Amino acid sequence: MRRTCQWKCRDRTLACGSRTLIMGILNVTPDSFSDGGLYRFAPDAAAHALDMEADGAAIIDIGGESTRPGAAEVPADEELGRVIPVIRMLAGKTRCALSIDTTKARVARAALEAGCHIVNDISAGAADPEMLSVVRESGAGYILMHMQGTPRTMQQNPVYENVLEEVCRLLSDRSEACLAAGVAHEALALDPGIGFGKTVDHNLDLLAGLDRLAALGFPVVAGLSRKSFLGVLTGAGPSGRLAGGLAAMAFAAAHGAAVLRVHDVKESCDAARVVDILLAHEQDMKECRKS
Ligand code: YH5
Repeated sequence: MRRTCQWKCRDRTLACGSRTLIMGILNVTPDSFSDGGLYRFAPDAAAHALDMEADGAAIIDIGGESTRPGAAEVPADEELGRVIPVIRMLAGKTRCALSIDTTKARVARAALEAGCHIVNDISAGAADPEMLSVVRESGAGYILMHMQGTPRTMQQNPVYENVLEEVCRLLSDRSEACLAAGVAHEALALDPGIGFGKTVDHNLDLLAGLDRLAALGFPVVAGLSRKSFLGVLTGAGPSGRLAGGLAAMAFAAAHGAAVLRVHDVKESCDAARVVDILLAHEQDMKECRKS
């Protein structure tokens, strides 16, 4: 049975659990791993966001901080200069919820002022002590993602005793910290952080055990699109990972992911639609058998 809930993100309420929501990635960085520099200029980036909306995205995730493995930190002023013009162009022009992909409270605050609805924080609040109050005061939705280490060093030697247990524990602890800081339960979403300080086997453990994370009672976000583990499993480079990614996304959606963070919005929406219909059909058949 799929778990349904309402994800409250300021004036937007996103229905989770019956239709899988697609979050389109909008990288406003000069060096993104898989779409390097394509949307560095605000009008190009805004146009791409509107294309993703037309293709079925429910959320646009705007990032100006490079988080690929090995990446160095970006100063806040530079990040602001990349993302704020794009958010200003999109605010009021799209029905999509706008998400700011940042670990910095100052960037999150400015992005929310410019019209964002969600903060996507790959540090789960660990990078900036001010982040929780920015989220609480704005009423924004807040994605807590698990990461071991920092983007610069995380893939050097990730070690866990039990990766699924440890990721669930950390995200559960961070969600408790959010609630204690006054963030609403309905504002939170959890993300296992596929590829963030994880080997291929760690990623597989997390995907196969995703229901455990979903059982914590928050919507689960999963970012699988074009990631390295798909390359290891299929032998494909970043531009050849779509089919493998869609298979992994279908699996994740069937095992509790409510939101998929993707580059290829149209294809991901189609895959999500088919999984949603099959899961609903499976449920109907089970209920038929009962009565
Ligand atoms: C995520 O999973 N990921 S940025 C390496 C690639 C391809 C893609 C080697 N931000 C997530 O997308 N936020 C990123 O090829 C994220 N969840 C959330 N919530 C990394 C990325 C990527 C990295």
